[in-house]
Amino acid sequence: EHLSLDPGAVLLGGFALPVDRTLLEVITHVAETAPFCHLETPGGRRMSVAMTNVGRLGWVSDRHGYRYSPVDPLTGRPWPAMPPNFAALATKAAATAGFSNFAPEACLINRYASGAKLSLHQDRDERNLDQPIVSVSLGVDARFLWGGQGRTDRPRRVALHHGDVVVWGGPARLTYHGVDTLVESSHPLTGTLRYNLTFRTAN
Ligand code: MD5
Ligand code: FE
Repeated sequence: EHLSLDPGAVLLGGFALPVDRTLLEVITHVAETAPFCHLETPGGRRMSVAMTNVGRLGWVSDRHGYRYSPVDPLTGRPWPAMPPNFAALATKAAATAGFSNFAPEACLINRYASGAKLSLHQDRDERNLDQPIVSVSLGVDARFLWGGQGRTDRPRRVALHHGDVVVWGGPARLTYHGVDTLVESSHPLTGTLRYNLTFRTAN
């Protein structure tokens, strides 16, 4: 079902279920070349969420700040290519939400173990804010924090389940958001882990 969270944000419940196993197999394969890594924030803290990327550009963080990089800082090599079935899913989800011809260049893969969280933030490291971001949830359920346009607006909690896809665009693109501390739980396909794919155009 399609649920509008706010103007510009569309939740496609279960949209990725038909390809869930395929996506998880690709993630496992990607991590053999570009291992998950707990990046350091500009403030010097280790992120509780582990990350890797596929595509021409990948999102990275270190003491110097956040940016998109063509190279994996862990290996010094380019990120693995965007798998065609990843891009196809993102393009199809964006079109379903009203964004035609979405062509993702970057896919950040977040891995949450129990206790991991993502603090409230805006995604503003992309140059073209007219393009949406497509996110795919896999594994253990998350409580998504959906805030407002200001950092201090109290966030709503929205449950995101295995296979859910959210397309964030237009007026929702700069909404503050985060992921509440992952509770200890398990999913038949991922054990105690949650994965999230975020597809973006970086430029
Ligand atoms: C996650 N990841 O569940 C989320 C899903 C990130 C991140 O937030 O930056 O890696 S993407 C949620 C999102 C993206 C872009 C805009 C908005 C939400 N929004 O306007 O609320 O790991
Ligand atoms: Fe974000």
